[in-house]
Amino acid sequence: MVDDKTKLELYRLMTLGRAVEDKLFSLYRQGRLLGAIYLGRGQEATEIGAAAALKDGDTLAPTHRDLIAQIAHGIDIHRIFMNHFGRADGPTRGRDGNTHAGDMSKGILYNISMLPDGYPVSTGIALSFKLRKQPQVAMAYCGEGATSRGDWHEALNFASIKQLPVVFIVINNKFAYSSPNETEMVIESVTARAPGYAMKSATVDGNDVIAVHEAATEAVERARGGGGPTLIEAKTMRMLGHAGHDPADYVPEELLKEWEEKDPIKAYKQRLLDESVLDEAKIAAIDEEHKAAVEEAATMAEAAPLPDGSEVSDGVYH
Ligand SMILES: Cc1ncc(C[n+]2csc(CCOP(=O)(O)OP(=O)(O)O)c2C)c(N)n1
Ligand SMILES: [Mg+2]
Repeated sequence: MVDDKTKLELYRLMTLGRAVEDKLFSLYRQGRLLGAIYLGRGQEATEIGAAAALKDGDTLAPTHRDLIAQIAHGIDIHRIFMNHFGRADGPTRGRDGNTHAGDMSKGILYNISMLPDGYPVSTGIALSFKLRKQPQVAMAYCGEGATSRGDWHEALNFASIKQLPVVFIVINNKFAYSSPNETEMVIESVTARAPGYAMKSATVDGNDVIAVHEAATEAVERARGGGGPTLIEAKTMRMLGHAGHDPADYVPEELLKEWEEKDPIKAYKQRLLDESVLDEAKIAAIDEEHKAAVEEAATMAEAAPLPDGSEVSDGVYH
């Protein structure tokens, strides 16, 4: 059971995530960002619902598309804007202009490749938690496209053999770049593979934040209690192109229309209104708060200095 306080917090995080991404998209379109953008519009329920099940000290391995999940695990949104503006005092000191930035002080790994390096790395982290008898959990995200790679399977196999405290989240958003599900796999659900690793699994509606949060909370608690790993597949839809440059002409319009109706924030807002957890005044106040926070972070980042050209190779392996 998710209590009202948590329900409200999930709403606050989902709407903050969308406000951050909307601002990034607008800045990108105006040519004011230095790199690419990979947005998770339409995936907010999964991004937030799963990561919000973690506690301080747990680790999160996001992919390129999981900025919002990072917000649920405590990243300061200034870091997101500083990195996208490529600023000297940002997380990658201007070496990267998009999503390869987390916050190790919060246990948020810097995403390397999303195909899916976070899986074996999180499995290793979980092994260290187990060996050190630390009651912490590692959570890794990836897309359904990444599940076709060998390292994904190796991670699941090893995590299961060692019964490690790791939770694997797969965001099935129907596309890997321009490849639809049916060209990626011959099964209906990624979780059909879980029995091959004798792993507990759940397939959930990725647009229902409560369903995702409940499944993730159960998995995190099981992992923390010594019950081993879990695979969770959240079925949702990528509502924008692969990256900011991609108009996604290959996605059928009817499909987008169908999923626009299932927008996770719209549906959740109505649910909380019906349950009297939210009212219109509170919704407006939250929107205002997000708008102010996002504007402040973006303005600050844009005004911050770029790195000095003479330092271009500092901190870079060469
Ligand atoms: C090792 C490697 N191969 C290919 C790429 C290019 N690439 C980046 S994301 C992506 C598709 C990922 O699809 P999916 O796992 O479904 O995640 P989504 O983008 O849908 O969130 C590809 C092919 C890469 N970054 N790294
Ligand atoms: Mg995908």
